Amino acid sequence: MLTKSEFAARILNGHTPSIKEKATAFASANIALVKYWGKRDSRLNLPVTDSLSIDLGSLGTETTIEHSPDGQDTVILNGNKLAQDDPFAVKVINFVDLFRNALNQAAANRPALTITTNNNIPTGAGVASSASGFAALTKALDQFFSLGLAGRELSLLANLGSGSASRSIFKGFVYRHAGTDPDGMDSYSEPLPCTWPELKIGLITVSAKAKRVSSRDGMERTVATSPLYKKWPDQVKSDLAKMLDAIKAKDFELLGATAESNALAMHECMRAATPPLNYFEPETEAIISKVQKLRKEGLPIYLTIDAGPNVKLLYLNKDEEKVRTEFPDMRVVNR
Ligand code: 2P0
Repeated sequence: MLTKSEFAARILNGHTPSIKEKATAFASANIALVKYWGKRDSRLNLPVTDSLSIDLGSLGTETTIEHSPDGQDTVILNGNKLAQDDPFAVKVINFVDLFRNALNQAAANRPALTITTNNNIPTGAGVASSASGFAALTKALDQFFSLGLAGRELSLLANLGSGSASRSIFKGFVYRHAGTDPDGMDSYSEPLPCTWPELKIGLITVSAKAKRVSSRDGMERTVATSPLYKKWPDQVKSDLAKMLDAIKAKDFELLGATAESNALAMHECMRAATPPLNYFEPETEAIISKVQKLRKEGLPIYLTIDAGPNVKLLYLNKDEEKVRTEFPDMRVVNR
């Protein structure tokens, strides 16, 4: 089994860096329509199952890398310069070190860097920024060192930051392969060759508070203790087949029904863990009931929910006014 450093070195070896003054990259956040929940290797962040997502357009992260004038690594998050021991800064610098070490940046020639990262995901939109954050950082590092990495390599590297970041390297519908290689070299993402402009996503924020249990810890607990987790890989397999058919045929009902049942099954799995993991708030349950009622009344609307209480609605553009009337607080994703 590889360490993260060995994994990064295996991808970056053979690339000769040419260091730029400055590089900036943007990556969109994404929402999984068929979820990733559980790791087959927690050190390398390798998932148990494949997953499939769609990007959140202009919502995401822009990251700039440049030389530090004072010779110290510095991380600036949303305009705030972070302390050296801030957990986020440490995570970012450790990630940058995977590149600096693999590219054999000898101490004398090791650039001290300032990493400026801005999330335009509005506070309280209920969308995680780790996916777009590590994807933007990976792309910015690729440009800063003039590596010209392929999309697949970028997705493999971004995964070392966060599993969902692997998918945020690409736009549109993205398929993440879990792979079977113990070294993780086949655990990459790729974009699907299809667009669906009619498909819309609306964000409903129930709570903007940080989640009580991180995805990493929540996954570990679910895999280790939930009796329902045994069935999860089979459910994902069958949902992925349906989702691919739905996207190909532009069958919205199939896409929505599959995404919703996949998300609710993931939450059931979590609630069956010991101790139970419940990310929902009472308002989350109320929105689920309302969506299901509206659907019974004929409005084609579905939902998906990540590891938190916030709800993402799925609907078609033609129904936007009706959906907005029912959910006036919804924030429409501009894709
Ligand atoms: C997903 N989630 O597929 C699933 C659905 C949340 C629920 O990927 O531990 O932050 O960094 O690999 O990517 C959130 O987990 O977890 C996530 P790590 P990550 O989008």
